[in-house]
This record gives sequence, C-alpha cells and structure tokens, in this order.
Amino acid sequence: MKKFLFGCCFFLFLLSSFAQKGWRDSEMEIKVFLNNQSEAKVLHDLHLSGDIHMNGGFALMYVVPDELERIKDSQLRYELLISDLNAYYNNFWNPANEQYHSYDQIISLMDSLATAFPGICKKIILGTSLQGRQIACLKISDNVDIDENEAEVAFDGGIHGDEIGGPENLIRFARDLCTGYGSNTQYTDLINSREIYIYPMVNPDGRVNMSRTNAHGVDCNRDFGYMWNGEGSSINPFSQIETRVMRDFMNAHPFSIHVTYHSGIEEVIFPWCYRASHAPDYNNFTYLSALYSSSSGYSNLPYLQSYADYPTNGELIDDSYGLNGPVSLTVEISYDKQPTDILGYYQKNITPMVNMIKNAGYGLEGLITDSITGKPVAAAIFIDNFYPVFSDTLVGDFHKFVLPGTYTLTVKANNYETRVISGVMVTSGTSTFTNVLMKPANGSHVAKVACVVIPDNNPADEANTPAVIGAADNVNYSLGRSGWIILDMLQPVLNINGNDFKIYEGDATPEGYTCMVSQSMEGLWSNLGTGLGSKEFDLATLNSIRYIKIKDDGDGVANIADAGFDLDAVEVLGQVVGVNPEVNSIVPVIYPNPANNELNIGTKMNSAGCFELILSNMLGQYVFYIKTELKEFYRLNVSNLDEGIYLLTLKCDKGIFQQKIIVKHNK
Ligand SMILES: [Ca+2]
Ligand SMILES: [Ca+2]
Ligand SMILES: [Ca+2]
Ligand SMILES: [Ca+2]
Ligand SMILES: [Zn+2]
Repeated sequence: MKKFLFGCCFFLFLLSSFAQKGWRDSEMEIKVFLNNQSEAKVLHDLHLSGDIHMNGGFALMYVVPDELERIKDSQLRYELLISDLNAYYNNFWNPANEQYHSYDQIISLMDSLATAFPGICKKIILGTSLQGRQIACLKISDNVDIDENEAEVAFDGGIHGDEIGGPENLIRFARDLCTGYGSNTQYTDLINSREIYIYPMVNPDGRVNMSRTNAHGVDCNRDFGYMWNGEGSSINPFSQIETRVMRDFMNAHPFSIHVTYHSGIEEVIFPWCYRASHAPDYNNFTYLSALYSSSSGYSNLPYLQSYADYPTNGELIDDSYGLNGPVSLTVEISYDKQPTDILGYYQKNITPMVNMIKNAGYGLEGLITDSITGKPVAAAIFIDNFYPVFSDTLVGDFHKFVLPGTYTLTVKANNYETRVISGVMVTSGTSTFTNVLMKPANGSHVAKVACVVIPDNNPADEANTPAVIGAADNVNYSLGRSGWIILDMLQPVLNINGNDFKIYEGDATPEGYTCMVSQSMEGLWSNLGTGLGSKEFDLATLNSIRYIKIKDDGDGVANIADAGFDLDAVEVLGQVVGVNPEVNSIVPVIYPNPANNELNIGTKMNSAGCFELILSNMLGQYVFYIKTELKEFYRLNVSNLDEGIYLLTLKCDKGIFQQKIIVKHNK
C-alpha cells in the first residue's frame, strides 16, 4: 500500500512539473498525409494525440521524438510543421498579440460587458481550472437574472487551447450582440426571446499555455462520458475539471442547440463521432449543418457526420447529444489554428450563429407542470424516436429542434403518471407549444443517463441508452461486454426497511453484473454485490444515494447485438412500506414530492374512521403528529421544516401507510 501511495505521489509530482509547460518536452506538430481509410487506420492504431480529418486527406498530430519514430516506421508520409511546440509558443502572448485577445483580456471583456449591459448580460463563473483560472460564460438575454420560458442555446470554444480562433469569434459575437441591443432589430428580438450562453474558453490553461490539452496533459475533447474509450490520455470519463464543469453546465441548462468551435480544417460535423450508424436525430443535424454552411461566408464549408471524418470516442458533441438531446455541432472555422485574419473568419460565421439562435426556438416547446400545484416538473420528453430532451427544472419549459411534421410526445417524470400527446404538428420557421399537466402518482425510476462506456465499442448493438429511463417496458440498453453505465435517479433513493431498488433485465436470458451506488458522480462508490437478471438490492449501511452504476460481468461475445447485460429499468422500492392488502386499496395520493411549503395528503380514508398522521425525520423523531377525525384531504404546512428527507406515516384501524417525503425549499 505504501509503495502504491508513493507511486501516486510521484505520479502527481510528474504531472505538476509537467503542468508548468503546455506541451510535453520536445513535442512537435506534424501533418500526416492520408490517401485512404487504411492509412488512416494505421495512424489511428498508433494511439497518438491529434485530429485525423479523412475529409481533408490529412491529420494534425502532436508527437514526441519516439512517437515520431513510430510514424516513420509506419511508412506514412508526413511534414514537420512545428519542431518544438513549447519553444514555438513560448512568447505567443508576450508582447501582446495584435490579432487576439489574451485570457486576461477576454475575462475583462466579459466583465465589462456584464457591467455595461446589466439588464441583458451576466457573467457566470462555472468553475476554476487546474492552474486557478476562471472557467466562465456569459448569459445574454432580457431579464437576464431570471430563468424564463425561453429556448436556451450555447456556443463554446477553446477546448483545444491552441485553437484560439473560436474563443476570439465568441467574445466578438458577445460584444456585438450586447452593443446591438436596442438598435439592431434582429439581435434585439433574439435577446428578448432566447437565452444565449457564450462560453469562450472551455480550457483556459490551454489558452495561456497555447496547448491542445489542459494542464494535466489530457485532451478534454476525448474525456467526455458518453461512450468514452480512453483516448487522448484520458484515464477515466469526466476525469478533468474542465470536462466536469462542461458536464454540469449542460445538465443545468437544457439547450436546444449547442455549437462548439475548433480550428484545423473548415467543416461542420455532427454526432455520432463514435459510431458509423446515423443518430436518430440525423435529419435534424443535417438540416442545421446545411443551414450553417449555406448561410456562412465560406465558399465551401462541408458538413458531415463526425465518424465519416474520423472515429473518435469521448467527444463533447456525442456527450451533449447523447445525454441531453440537443442538436450539437462542431464547427471547424479555419485550417490555421491561429489565423492572422481572425476578423474575416468571424464575419464568415456571424450569420450562421444568428441562425442557430433563431432555430433554437423552432420545433417543439412546452411547459411541464404539476396539475395541482402548477409547479415545474423535472421530466424527460421523448419525441418520436429522437433522443429525449429534459425540462428546465426551474421553469418547467422544454425545447427541441425538429423539422416540420407531426409528432408524438411522451413525457416521463418521477412521481407522476406518464403523459402521451400525439398529433402535435410543427410547421416551418416556428414552434408549437404544448402545455403538459402532470398528474401525481407513485413510482420513481431512472431520470437520466449520466455516463456510459463500452470498452472498444460495440457497433453491432443499436446502443439505445434512453431505453433505461422510466418504468420497465422490455425495451433495453445492452451494456456490452464489460460495459458500464451510471444512472441518475435525481431524487435521493432512501434506505428503508428491506430492499430499496430493483434492477430490471428486459429479456429472457439473464446476464451477470455488479451494482454500485454513490451520492455523487465523483464517488465514493459502494459495491452492493452482483446480480444475474432482474434483482432487488438493499442499501445496507448507506442512508441514501443518487447514482447507480451497473457493470457487465465480462462474459460472452463483445461484438454482437444485445451483448452484455440488457438493462431495461431501475425502480425505486419502498415508496410505500408496511402496507397490508386492505390498506393498499385506500393508498392516499401525496403531492407535491419534493414539497416546498405545503404537502397535500388525499387520504381516501372515508371508510377508515379516525386516523393518525405522523411526520418523522430520518432519525425517527416526530416533527409533526396529529390524531384526527376522518377527512378526505389534509394539508400539512412544511415551510418551516429543514430541507431533507422525512417519513410520512398514516395509521388507521385497517393498518399503516408509509411514504418518504422530500422537503426542498425553492430559493
Ligand atoms: Ca430572457
Ligand atoms: Ca434497505
Ligand atoms: Ca440478457
Ligand atoms: Ca426500458
Ligand atoms: Zn480542436
């Protein structure tokens, strides 16, 4: 153990000494010429850092001398572009670069926009980089301090720190939007009707160090957790702070359209990056990519599925789309990573950026609220066979870009009945609004997929990850051999008497797996043991958890349809405990849950006579007690209770009813 710790410390020491420079010692940039797919495969199999662009017939690779020897051995033709990247970029920002704003200048521009336009522009610090720099974005919208029922759209750049054109575009765009408010009619309309997020430097250490990677030497655009596969020196999905900050940003804002900017070639690419087959939203992707291209100032801006340019795993756009459902595009704005005519490239991209903001509000939208309280509901919205989007939990609104047509919406939410709304028509250049009232009901399941991994991919399976959301329906996501998934239950799963949740396998051939649980995505993970097919699990010594991780046992064949454990659903048990059959027939309706000010209890105990109502905390202490005459409806004031989890007990002469209640005060 000591030896292991020493090894870790030594490793950290290496990383921190490495972190002082942006690139590895003697790292160089080379251009490798690729005539065909088999040459690209030879290069890919060397597992080096860089971007392969089959679409352009070349790759830009970042190699140290012994890696260069491997390229020489492979007989691939290459050209040396930069012989020592650290030396080359050493004085890039000093003296000040005339074409580009530095990290400090971009941050102070963001601050000054927020100060000069406080009604429509707000700077949000999302996190801090490894070397202590701000990871920040701007929100540009009317009533900027309030989350309104408006479509949200995101632009980010600079995940590869040396590709400095994207961030430069974005800060100029932010400035033009703000200064145009009130005078430019189009900008004014969009700022009034959308929530625009501009996130110019995803990897600020990389910008200062002029490096592709972050200060840990990891390519953040291979570190994302949807079909992650250990590329770009990433040792775990979401292993880097820059990646986790982006993940949390995506979870907090259900974007309708998201665009991420790069340089190295000129093209628009869309998911999937990790597989050849088309994503269910393929037609939506190609429509918006074509619009981006045709409305741009480029004479030719090709658009294609990312995989067709070259396969990669762990990219931001797969993660953004795969976990949250927006249209997510990568735009490569220039062959040069630091083009001298940056103003020209900005001008080529203004109209398409405006078009993306516009289209973020087209398609389907709606408001999802509790039918009794009117409060917003956290829901997954499935539209035909597209990847689901999620409601904004602050307002309850959702927005999904779709092409004109007639659609069926299926809205799934924990502790509500599923709603299916069909025949929703969408016409061109507008949005169709649907008001969705959700009826309280018992039942809690997976709310969202949080991370998914299949070692070395399994293209033979359709990889239907959204199939695990909601109640069991025999529609599965197959984990793949040794694959694993992290499920977000959203509300805490409590440890009550007996088993606490049930994992469902949705086919007739049971397969083995391990089940782990955690309060946080970052761990610690507790192992609850193994299962074979559907099985109930007990939280044992834990009080409550939010995330469930299921890992296939590694048996069987890797590259076939339905390889690995076939996960259908996870159901939270113990919503109702200690109920005898007689009481079951008079199970009350209790809402909202979580409760803010009031908890409504429909007792349905007309035949039960006198009853006792007890609310106790998780230590078993009573926080409320009443013994009362028969009543069909009871309203309990919880506004003065501390936030947390409580157990509601109803006793009558026919038995006992219990349900866990969450008290959460909206701030
Ligand atoms: Ca607004
Ligand atoms: Ca238990
Ligand atoms: Ca099976
Ligand atoms: Ca299912
Ligand atoms: Zn890039």
